[in-house]
Amino acid sequence: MTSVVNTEAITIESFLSELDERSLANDVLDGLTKPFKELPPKHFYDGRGSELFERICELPEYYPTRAEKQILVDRADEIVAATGAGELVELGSGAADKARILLAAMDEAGTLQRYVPLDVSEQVVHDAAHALVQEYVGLQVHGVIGDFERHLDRVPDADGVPRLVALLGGTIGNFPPGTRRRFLRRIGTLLGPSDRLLLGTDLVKDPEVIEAAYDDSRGVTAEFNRNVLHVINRELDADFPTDGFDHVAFFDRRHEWVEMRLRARTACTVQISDLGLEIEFAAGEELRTEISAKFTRARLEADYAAAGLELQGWYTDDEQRFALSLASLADR
Ligand code: SAH
Ligand code: AVI
Repeated sequence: MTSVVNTEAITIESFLSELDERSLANDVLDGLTKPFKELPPKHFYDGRGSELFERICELPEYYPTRAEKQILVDRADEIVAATGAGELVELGSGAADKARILLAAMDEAGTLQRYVPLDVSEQVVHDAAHALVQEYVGLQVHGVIGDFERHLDRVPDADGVPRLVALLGGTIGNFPPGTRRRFLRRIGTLLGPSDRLLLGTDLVKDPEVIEAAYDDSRGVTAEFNRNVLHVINRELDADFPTDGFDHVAFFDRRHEWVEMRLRARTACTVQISDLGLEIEFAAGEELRTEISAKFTRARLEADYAAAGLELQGWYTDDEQRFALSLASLADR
């Protein structure tokens, strides 16, 4: 742990450290020396990346945020009544806009006690914690700045009230299928018998609608995609010509996921000084930076079963674009 901030209503613990600089270094070393180059999406989210993501959420083409918010606005009371939740743990909490809708419903139901946001982006956790304790008198916020793939054990023990663990925005779709199931199983370790997972999943739909959401007309998603190159340039003293890479986004119909890639416009050699590494890109060569899987209810139920979880509730928006589901530990 590198730092702890503690005021009466707010505790913030950070578990990002040198280890995480090595995590970027190791991911870059692994990912850029593979025959088909790829990087994990978590490195998009420095301060600038988080801001770009928030701009994406407001784009007319990016329907998932609006669809998920609509479900929350319409059904949060029902979700809170069904779970009796007094604590919200949110993994990849971002700006906590959606958490606000759930916290308001918990407040209304008289159960609200604690919010536990966990995010790799330090600023978003600080901002959300300070804003939310002003908005809800008596709310405790325990922020965890960390990597949800490595720091789930840093989520504080449940407070004796039913807990809702939320993973919203479709973030589960950013994991490849096997990792996704392992991650869901690990999320299960945060749940007791009366706790529930609340999971947001984007649904399979017309590929044109999906592709537009990941290749917007204003180029915000393109800039978000290229941000990973800015992060590597800054953190690992590299010299990626960021403008020399085109944004590519397409729906892979076989896997039912979107892929984002960066395509080198011309052949180039990139020095990554901190790693003593020289990487060659051929003209037109692509680097995969993200997958974003789209779900059917059947696929999600299969993932839950493989992870020792069981579907308990299914909520969609009017146009069936996005689903929120509630899951519990499966009966053994
Ligand atoms: N839940 C919000 C934000 C989704 S964006 C919403 O639905 O709008 C994904 C969020 O997950 C970002 O805030 C990003 O910083 C965070 N994130 C991505 N990878 C992460 C990781 N490995 N560990 C912790 N947080 C991560
Ligand atoms: C965070 N995640 C669920 C987003 C998604 O839709 O997969 C990230 C994103 N990538 C491009 N636009 C948004």
